[in-house]
Amino acid sequence: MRIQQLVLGPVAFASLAIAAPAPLGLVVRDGATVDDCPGYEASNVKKTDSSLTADLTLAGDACNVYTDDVKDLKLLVEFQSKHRLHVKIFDADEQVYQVQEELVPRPENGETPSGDADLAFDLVEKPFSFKVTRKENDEVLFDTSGAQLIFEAQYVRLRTSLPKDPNIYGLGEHSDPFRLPNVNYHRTMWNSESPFLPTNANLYGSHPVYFDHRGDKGTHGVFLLNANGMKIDLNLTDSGDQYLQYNTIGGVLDFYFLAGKQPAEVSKQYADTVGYSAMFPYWTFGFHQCKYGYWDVNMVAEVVGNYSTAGIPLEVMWTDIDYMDLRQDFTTDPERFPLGKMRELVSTLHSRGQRYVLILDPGVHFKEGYAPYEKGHEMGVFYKDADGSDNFGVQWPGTVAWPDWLAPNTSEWWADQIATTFSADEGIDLDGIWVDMNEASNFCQNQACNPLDDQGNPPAPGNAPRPNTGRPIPGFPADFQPSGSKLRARQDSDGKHKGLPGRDLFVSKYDPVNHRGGLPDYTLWTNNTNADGTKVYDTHNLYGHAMSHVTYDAMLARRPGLRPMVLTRSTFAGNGRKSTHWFGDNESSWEHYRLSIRQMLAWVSMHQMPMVGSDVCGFNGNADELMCARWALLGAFQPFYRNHAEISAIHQEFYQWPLTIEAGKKAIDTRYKLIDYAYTALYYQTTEGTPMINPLFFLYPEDENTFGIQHQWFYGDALLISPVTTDYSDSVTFYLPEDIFYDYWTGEREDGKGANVTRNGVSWTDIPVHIRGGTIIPQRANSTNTTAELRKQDFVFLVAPDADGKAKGRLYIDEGEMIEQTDVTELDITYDNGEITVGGTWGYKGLKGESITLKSFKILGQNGIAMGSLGENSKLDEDSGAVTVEGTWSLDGDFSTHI
Ligand SMILES: *[C@@H]1O[C@H](CO)[C@@H](O)[C@H](O)[C@H]1NC(C)=O
Ligand SMILES: *[C@@H]1O[C@H](CO)[C@@H](O)[C@H](O)[C@H]1NC(C)=O
Ligand SMILES: *[C@@H]1O[C@H](CO)[C@@H](O)[C@H](O)[C@H]1NC(C)=O
Ligand SMILES: *[C@@H]1O[C@H](CO)[C@@H](O)[C@H](O)[C@H]1NC(C)=O
Ligand SMILES: *[C@@H]1O[C@H](CO)[C@@H](O)[C@H](O)[C@H]1NC(C)=O
Ligand SMILES: *[C@@H]1O[C@H](CO)[C@@H](O)[C@H](O)[C@H]1NC(C)=O
Ligand SMILES: *[C@@H]1O[C@H](CO)[C@@H](O)[C@H](O)[C@H]1NC(C)=O
Ligand SMILES: CC(=O)N[C@H]1CO[C@H](CO)[C@@H](O)[C@@H]1O
Repeated sequence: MRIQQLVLGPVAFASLAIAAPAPLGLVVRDGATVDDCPGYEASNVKKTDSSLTADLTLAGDACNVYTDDVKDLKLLVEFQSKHRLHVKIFDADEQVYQVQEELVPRPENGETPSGDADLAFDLVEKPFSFKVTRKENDEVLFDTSGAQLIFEAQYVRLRTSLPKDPNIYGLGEHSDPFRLPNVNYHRTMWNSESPFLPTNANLYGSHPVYFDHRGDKGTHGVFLLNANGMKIDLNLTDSGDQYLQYNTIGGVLDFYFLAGKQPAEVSKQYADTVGYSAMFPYWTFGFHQCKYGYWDVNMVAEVVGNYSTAGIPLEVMWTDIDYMDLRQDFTTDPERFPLGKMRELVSTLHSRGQRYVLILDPGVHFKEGYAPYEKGHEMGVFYKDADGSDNFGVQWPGTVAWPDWLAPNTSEWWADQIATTFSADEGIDLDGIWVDMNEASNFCQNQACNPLDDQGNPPAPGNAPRPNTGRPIPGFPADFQPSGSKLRARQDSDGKHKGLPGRDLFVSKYDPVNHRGGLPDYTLWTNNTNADGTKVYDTHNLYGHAMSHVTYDAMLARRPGLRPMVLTRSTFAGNGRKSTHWFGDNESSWEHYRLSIRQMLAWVSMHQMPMVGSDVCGFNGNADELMCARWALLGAFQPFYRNHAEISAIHQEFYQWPLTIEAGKKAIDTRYKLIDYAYTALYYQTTEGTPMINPLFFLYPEDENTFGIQHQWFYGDALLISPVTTDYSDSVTFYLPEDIFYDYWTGEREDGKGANVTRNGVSWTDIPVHIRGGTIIPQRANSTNTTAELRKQDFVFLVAPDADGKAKGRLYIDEGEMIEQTDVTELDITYDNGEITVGGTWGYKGLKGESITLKSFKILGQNGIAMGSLGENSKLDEDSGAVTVEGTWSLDGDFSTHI
C-alpha cells in the first residue's frame, strides 16, 4: 500500500515544501489593459427556425491581458422553449472547461420556433455584441454592446447594460442586501468557509443567477452556467451608465435567459433549467436541536429529556463532530459515544417518534489501520499528487485525504461506509446526514503548511469539566439513568497544532477577490486533477454540490425508497435537487437574525433551494433570552428550523430561559398546526417551481414599495410575517400592501393601505402575522409533541375572503416519507360568498390512526352578517367577525357546504 511510503516526517515534508508556483503559461503583452482588447467579429451566421450559430474571430491584435486570448470562438443560440433562450459562447476547439452534465444536467431543448418565443435575440456582427429583448413590450433585457467581449484562457469578460437603479436579486451565496447594491458593488463566487458571514464576500456556495425586476414591465432571470471562480460587478460607467459585468477566471459563457414575466414564473423557469427541488420528508418540518459540544451520549439524551420536561416538542436531535472517535468520519468515540449506547439512544428516539441526524466531513483521516482511509486508498478515490501519492489537507481529525467525487469508485466507497456505519441492524440507524466543511475547507492555509504534520483537533481532554451525569434523564432506558452503566473518561492522545506561515502558490492573474486570500488558500488545492481529467481550478465551486449529491444517493441506497434528508453547507446552482442547506456559521446577534430573512428570500425564491434556514439563536457567541425568544418565533416561519450553537457558546436550547420556553412552545405549536400548509407549498415548489417563501414583490410586482423589502416575507402565499427587527425593541414598522389582510392571531380584518404600519408593545413571545385575503389555509386542529402524532389530528380550514368575498387554497397529503407516492390527495378548496367547495384527487386514506377528517371551516371577516342567514352548524364570533362551521367531513370525496 502506498501509505507505507507516506510516513509522517521530514522526508515527506521536504517534498511538499519545495513546491514551486504553478506555471500559468502567460504571454502577456506589455502594458496592455482590457481597454486594448479588440473584441470579436461574427461570421458564417446560420439560422434555423429555432436556432442561430456563428463563428466569432478575434477582431484585431490579441490583448493577452491576463492570459492568451482565444482566437476562435463559436456562438450557439437556441430558443429552447417559449420562455427560455440559451446563448452559449465557447472556444471553437472545445478545450475550455464546461460544467459536467453529471453534476448539472442540462435542460432539454424544445426547439421552439423563434417566432413563438417571448424573447428576441439580435446580433451585431462587428464588433460582436448581442441583445435580448422582451418582444411584448420591446424592453431590452440584456445588451453587451457597451464593452468588448474578452475570452482568454484564464479571464472571460462580458458586460451588459442595465436600466438606471435596477432591481437585481440573487447571485448567492452572500450576506448582502436582498435587493443588491448597484454601484461599486462586486459579487465573488468562490466557495469558502466563512465564519461570521462577512458582507460583500464570497460565502459557502455559488449560484450565478440573478432576477431583474422591472415592475409592470416584467421580471426576467439570467443564469450563467459557469462554475469557475468569478467576480460579477454592478456599477456605473464614467458617464453614469448602469452595467453588470461578468469576470470569470475560466470556463465558457453559457447563458440561460428566462422570460418570466411574473416573478414566480422566473422561479419556475429556473427550476426547468437547473432542476426542481427534491421533496423532503414530512418530519423535516419538525423542530431540530443541535450544538457542537454535547459532551457525550448522556448529554445528548439529557437535552432530549429536558425538552420533554419543559413541554417543548423536539422532532430531530443532531450531533456534531463530538460523536466521532478523534473527529474521524464513520467512527464513534468509544468512551463518550460507545456504539451500543448510541444504538440505544436512537431506538429510544425512534420509539418516541423522534429522529436523529449526524454530521460527516469530506476529509478522510490519513492513518494506518483506519479502514475508511485504507479502503478508499485501495479503491483510488482520493486526489493524487503528481508523484501518485494521495494529496493531503487538514480538517478536524488532522491530516486528511480528499475524496474526488468524480472518481469511478467514490460513490460506491462512500455508500458502503454509510451503509455499514449507519446500518439499522448493527450501526447507528440515523434519519438524515449533514455534510459540512465541503467547500472544501482546509485548516492548512497554503502549501507552506505541511498537512502531514497536523495532529488534528481532538475533543477536550478527559479531565476537562464535564456535565454531571448523575441526574435522571426522563424517557430514556436504565442505561442512561444514574444507576446505569457509567461512561469512562476519554483516553486522550497528545494533540498539537502547527502554525500556518503564509505563501501563495497558485495565483490567477485576474483577481476575483476571494476574502480568504488566494484561490487555493484554506481549501483543497486547485492544482488537483479530477478523475475525469478536469482540474479543481475549474471545479472548486462544485465540490460540496457533488459531495451532497453522492451522499443523497448513498442514503437512498441505504434505505431504498425513502426520501433522503441531506443538509449541506456548500452548494452550487441546482443543488436543491438533492439537498437542503443552512446559512452557515452565523453569530448570535440581531444583525444575523435579520440577515436570515434576506438569505431565506433568495435561497427559496431564486436559487430553488426551499428547505433552508439559519441556526436559530445564532451559532457563534452567546445568545441571550430576549433575542433567542424572538428568533424562536422567526425560525418557526422559515422552512428549516434548527437551533444550533458553537462549542464555546453558552447553552441556548429553548428550555434554558422562561421566555424562550414560552416563545418556543408558541412558535412550535403554530408551526405544527401549519405543517400541512407548508408541506403543500413545498410540494408545489418541487412540482411546479412556485416558491414556498415569497418576497413581497412576488405577490405585488407592481408595487414599488415592496421591491426593497427584506425583513418581511410570505410563508407560503398566504401568511405575511412581519417580525420585530430592531435590537431589543418591542416595536415594529412593517409594510401592508393595498389589499385585505386579517390578523392571524385574532382573526380581525386589517386593510392594507400600501403604507407602513407601526405596532408597539409586541411582547417577547409574539410575532405579527397576517393572512392575505383571498386565501384558504389548511391547518391541524391541535399541535402535538411530534409530527407523527400531528398526522393523527383532524384538519380545520381557515378561510380569508378577498374584497369580492372569494378565496382559494390547496392541500396536498401523502404518506410523508416515500419517494414514490401512489395514494395522494390533492385538493382545491374554494370559497365564494358563503359557499365552500372541496374537490380534487382523493388517494390518501390515512395510515395507522392518521386523520383525514375535517372538523370545521373558519371564515374570517363576517362581521355584521345576519345571524338568521347562518346554517345551524354555524356560529359567529362577534369579536373577531369569524364564522365557524362545525361538522365532520371525511376527506375522501368531493363535497360542498355553506355557512
Ligand atoms: C466602479 O466604478 C468606479 C469608477 O469607474 C471604479 O473606481 C470602481 O473600482 C468600480 N467598482 C467595481 C466593483 O467595479
Ligand atoms: C437539563 O436540565 C437539568 C435540570 O434543569 C440541568 O441541570 C441540566 O444542565 C440540563 N442539561 C442540559 C444538557 O441542558
Ligand atoms: C408523544 O406522544 C406520544 C403519545 O402520547 C408518545 O407515545 C410519544 O412517546 C411522545 N413523544 C415524545 C417525544 O414526547
Ligand atoms: C476500483 O476499486 C477496485 C477495488 O475494489 C480496484 O480494483 C480498481 O482499480 C478501482 N478503480 C480505480 C479507477 O481506481
Ligand atoms: C500540486 O501542487 C503540489 C505542490 O506544489 C504538488 O506537490 C502536487 O504534486 C501537485 N499536484 C499535481 C496533481 O500536480
Ligand atoms: C416603510 O419604512 C421603511 C423603514 O422605516 C422605509 O424605508 C420605507 O420607505 C417605508 N415605506 C413606505 C411605503 O413608507
Ligand atoms: C384536540 O385536543 C383536545 C384535547 O387535547 C381533544 O379534546 C380534541 O378532540 C382534539 N381535537 C381534535 C380535532 O383532534
Ligand atoms: C463579522 C462579525 O460580526 N464577526 C464577529 C462575530 O462574532 C464574534 C464573536 O461571537 C466576533 O469575534 C466577530 O468579530
